[in-house]
Amino acid sequence: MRMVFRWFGEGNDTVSLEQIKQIPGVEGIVWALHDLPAGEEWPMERIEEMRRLADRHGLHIEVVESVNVHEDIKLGLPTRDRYIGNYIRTVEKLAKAGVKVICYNFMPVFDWVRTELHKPMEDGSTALFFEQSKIRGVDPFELVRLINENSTLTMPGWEPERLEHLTALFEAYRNVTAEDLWANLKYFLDAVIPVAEEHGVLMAVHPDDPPWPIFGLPRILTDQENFRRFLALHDSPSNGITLCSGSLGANPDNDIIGMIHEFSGRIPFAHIRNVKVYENGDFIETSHRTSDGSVDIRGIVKAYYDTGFKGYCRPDHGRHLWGEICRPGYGLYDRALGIMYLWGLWDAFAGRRPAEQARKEADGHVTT
Ligand code: DNO
Ligand code: MN
Repeated sequence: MRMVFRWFGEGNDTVSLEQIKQIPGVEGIVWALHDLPAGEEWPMERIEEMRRLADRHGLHIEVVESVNVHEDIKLGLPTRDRYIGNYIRTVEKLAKAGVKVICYNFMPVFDWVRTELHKPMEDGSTALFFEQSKIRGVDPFELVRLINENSTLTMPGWEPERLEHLTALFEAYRNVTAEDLWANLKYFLDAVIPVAEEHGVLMAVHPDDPPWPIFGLPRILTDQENFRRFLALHDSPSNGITLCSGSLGANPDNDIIGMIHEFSGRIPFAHIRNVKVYENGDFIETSHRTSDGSVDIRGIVKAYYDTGFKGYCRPDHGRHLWGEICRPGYGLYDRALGIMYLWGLWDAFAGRRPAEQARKEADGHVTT
């Protein structure tokens, strides 16, 4: 298991590379050029700049999250070929700079959606919260009205430019079914995966979050059966999954441990975090500790250990602790605590072993 940490870039993150370097076992950053709109080709100089910066702090840039997919590709519009061309050239350049894994998602219009970014918890911390009744049954055009009325309804992927186009986007998706989305995803994979394969890059799709359709928009990467179908769409080691325990865990029917076993070898990137799911379907992002939420984090780490997982892993989101002001879900403290919990579990499964041997095993996996 190779631990990495998401970093949004200089001036765009409250956490510094110096701080990241001090978290035990973190070897690299998970990064992106966040100022570039989806669909644009990433300039080589900007990629090199990030590499030099990370290098100076002894961190690598092997994992990118995300190279976002332009809506025209998800919609299957004729203009998609141009955006796919840009995507391919970005993959080639990233490979040249040493990138090994590219995370992306295929969710129409929105990335992760929550109804509250700072929900107070009993211990005084705050966390990301999803309240079913605020979203369920909300018609997309009603949503646009709600957003205009309530400025706190804002999330990643809800950039002002995008909000302006929201009505047009909802119109464009009006007749797009889940099957259309599958076909458009296959078209994208058939074009991009052979290039990734040729350059030794592993593409890793992120599950939909939450893993069910919202605002009348289809969402297809939601459960074990869908991921089976996804992997078969284009059968290649370069066509993989970012297995996010928090996203999938919002649906208690998802057997995440079963997925780790079934999809072993096709999971280049693991997002590990916990969520507490309430009876009415609401959920809140808790600490990583198994007993704090509904997801069996201990069992998940054990499943990775047992399957000889050698991929990258990150703690994904965390709560906001100790008064920290940060990007919602992306503070330093709770993610660092999460990492120590993950390492604690991993090392315990690995058992006692001589320090020398442990050092040699860069991926930390020992068979006992
Ligand atoms: C949620 C996060 C996501 C993720 C993107 C990947 O669990 O990990 O925001 O970054 O969906 O494209
Ligand atoms: Mn995730």
